[in-house]
Amino acid sequence: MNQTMLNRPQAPAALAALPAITAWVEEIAELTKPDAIVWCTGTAEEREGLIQQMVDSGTLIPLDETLRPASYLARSDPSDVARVEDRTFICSLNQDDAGPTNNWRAPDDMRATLRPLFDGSMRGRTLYVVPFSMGPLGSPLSKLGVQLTDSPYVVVSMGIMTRMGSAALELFTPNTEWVPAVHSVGAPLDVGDTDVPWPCSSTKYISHFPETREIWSFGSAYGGNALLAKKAFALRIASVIARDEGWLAEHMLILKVTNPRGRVFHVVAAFPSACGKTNLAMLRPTIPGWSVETIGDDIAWLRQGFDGRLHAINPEAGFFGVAPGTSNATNATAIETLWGNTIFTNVALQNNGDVWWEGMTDTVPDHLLDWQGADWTPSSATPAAHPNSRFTVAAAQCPSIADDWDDPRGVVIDAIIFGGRRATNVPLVVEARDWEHGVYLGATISSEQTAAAEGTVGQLRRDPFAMLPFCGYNMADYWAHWLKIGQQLRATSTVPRIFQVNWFRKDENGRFLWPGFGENSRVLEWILDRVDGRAASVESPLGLVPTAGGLNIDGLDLPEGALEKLFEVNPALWLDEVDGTEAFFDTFDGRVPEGVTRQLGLLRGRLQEAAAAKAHQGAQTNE
Ligand code: GTP
Ligand code: SPV
Ligand code: MN
Repeated sequence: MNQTMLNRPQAPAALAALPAITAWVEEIAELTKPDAIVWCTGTAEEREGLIQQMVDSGTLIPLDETLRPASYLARSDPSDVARVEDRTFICSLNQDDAGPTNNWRAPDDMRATLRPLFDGSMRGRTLYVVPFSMGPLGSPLSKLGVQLTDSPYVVVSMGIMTRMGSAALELFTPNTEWVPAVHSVGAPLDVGDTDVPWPCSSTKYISHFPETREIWSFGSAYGGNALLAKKAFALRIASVIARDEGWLAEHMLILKVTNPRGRVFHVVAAFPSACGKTNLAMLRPTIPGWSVETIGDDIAWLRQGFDGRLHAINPEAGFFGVAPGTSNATNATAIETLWGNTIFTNVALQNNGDVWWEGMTDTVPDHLLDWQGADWTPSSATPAAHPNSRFTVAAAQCPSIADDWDDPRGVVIDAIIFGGRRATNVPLVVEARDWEHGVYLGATISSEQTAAAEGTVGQLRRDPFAMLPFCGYNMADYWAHWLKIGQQLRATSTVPRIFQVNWFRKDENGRFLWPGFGENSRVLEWILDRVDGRAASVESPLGLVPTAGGLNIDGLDLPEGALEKLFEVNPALWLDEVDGTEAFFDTFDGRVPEGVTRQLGLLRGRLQEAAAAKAHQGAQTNE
């Protein structure tokens, strides 16, 4: 405690009325034993000071001031490059409340594990107190939190990703509910130790205590492991709060679409990590007359408003987006957003002091420093940028940001989209018959795994509602909660329509059947024309699909037969999918809500009928 005492600036005046926060900071400082405590205000001077300190320590490399003003490259430790799902824990009192899809530890056991790890873990470092608001300052839909961290990189990132500092702190009252989040990179410095550019630990614990609404994260400084406002608070803890309060915390982008007749729609879409949320949120339509504006690219909080309708806010204030694959062809809006004031993590460095990543330009530079700082040429065997390299940039800097993106009332949602990365089976677009069927579609998303988390890239896995790594309670209870929200909405107003999309279906040569990106506007057109009562649909065993010629492909150069393949439903393969789903549901020990199992039965029935019809047809042709 002695050193902590030495270097303690006055806490902000607003804190006089907030003894709970000061007491908590004292308690954590006593445990972690930092050299100093800094209460973050969120000012530009504070940010510049932290950046300068990180440039001096080698954590940040300034990029060329004319090519990429006020922008920096961070190279993480090679062992700390993505979310660590097997080190992420839900510490509910009962194991059943975490469910079979989460790693569970008893809260007391986890506390007993964490205490010695955090004991002295900030020695030689500064403890930063980071108050923040998730959602517009003062919005009734927003929630407050405080992160304690010993990482200046995390402080600066939190300053981009959230409304951070004094303005947030002023909103706390003695009665405010707030989420405490403790973070340490787990690399204490003793006298004489020299620091490394990216301190972290080989021991990692990303732990959540749903009952006490606390977060404790140890050992990593990367993304969702460390920016605790994001996945840990705004999804894992918030999903629990949302269950208790009757709203939804979702892994969803939010966009605003205006059709050629001037009608405005708001849409949310849940896709698993690195499956195209940022791309869709910043989409540039290729079809005339349509425009798309951005509201959020990763997280949506949805709640029924006084008008009875479902409203959404983006709780974040920035984008932590996947760099590889981002180009003028795939996402020109992101490229424009990244003109400056951006922190890039684990991308490559060009000789001219600008960044580069796979897919950024058609021509590959002759020489680069790769994400670990080693010489790289086009003949190198490893990628120049890490596949999960990311940019951190303010949402306000996005040229397509909607004027209502930070409306404290949120925006009214007209359609909900679920999607995943599926090379086979899943059609380009399907509309759910009703809310219950839509919940089934969400519950049965599966997707090929990406580099966003440690694991096997390409492996197909179930990712219900794109929330597999982010649901803070039993996934089956979460489905029941979704059904309940549908009932609440139906009681008083129109319910958003639910759709499923898949941009990633491939032909037998492994090529994408659908061009994707800006052309996805054609699918949005069909979806929103459905909402507008203008587009027809036909039944498929999976749900409603466009009529022949119903999807606008004017001017699109689709290969012969591609459209048919994009919508092909093979009943035999789908019956296998249904069996797999049933086995998955069985892992929930009877907790899957009736509405969801009913939908499984209905789907199986429709597929059996389709299989019988197909067999009959086959028999007739053979006669
Ligand atoms: P997180 O930030 O991890 O939650 O992911 P995200 O869903 O925001 O991912 P993002 O939009 O950054 O998607 C990243 C990957 O999906 C990149 O490799 C993109 O090139 C690819 N992608 C996005 N949209 C499309 C599409 O329409 N077609 C194809 N083929 N690829 C796409
Ligand atoms: C994701 O993996 O879904 C992300 C990146 O959005 S991270 O914040 O690291 O979780
Ligand atoms: Mn995400």
